[in-house]
Amino acid sequence: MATQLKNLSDFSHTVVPSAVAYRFGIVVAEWNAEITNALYEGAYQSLINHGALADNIFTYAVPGSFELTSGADLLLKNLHLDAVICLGCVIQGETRHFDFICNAVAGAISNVAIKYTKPVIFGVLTTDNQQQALDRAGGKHGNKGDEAAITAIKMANLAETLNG
Ligand code: RBF
Repeated sequence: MATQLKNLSDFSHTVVPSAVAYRFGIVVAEWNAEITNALYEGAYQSLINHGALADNIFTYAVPGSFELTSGADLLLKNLHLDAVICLGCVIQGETRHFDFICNAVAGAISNVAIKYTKPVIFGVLTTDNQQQALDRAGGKHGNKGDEAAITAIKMANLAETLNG
């Protein structure tokens, strides 16, 4: 596969706009906390590294990935934000919950983005096992939280460019 062993969080070849003017929400699922905490650290540090002010980053926890959408909705309704980053990790189990949660979250996050006309970033790992998740939360495939933060900055900048 083309992306095998590639660091998917490598944005070094692209220009990332300054995040200094933007306000970000981060919603983090408590399920698989070892993974989601690592995603959060990656996302937060990336926002700071690209100029975001700590006072402009609003972080809230929700129980599981299924609740990320409600969390993002509440943040967009109550805080003046330029983008929301949703971070979660759904690991395949023995039952069909995996499919229901992944499908529900992916679709609902898109709906919240459209409802508020704001970027809502899908930073949810959907993996077969814990090792695949670790590989993408600061392991050999980079940190998807970092990638989600850069996507949030780029989309906030696009919105500013087009909306003024
Ligand atoms: N939430 C996650 O974020 N990741 C999971 O891997 C995950 N697995 C679950 C498996 C089962 C059987 C159940 C019942 C829930 C799971 N959840 C998981 C929690 C889910 O996102 C949500 O918090 C609950 O279903 C309550 O709405």
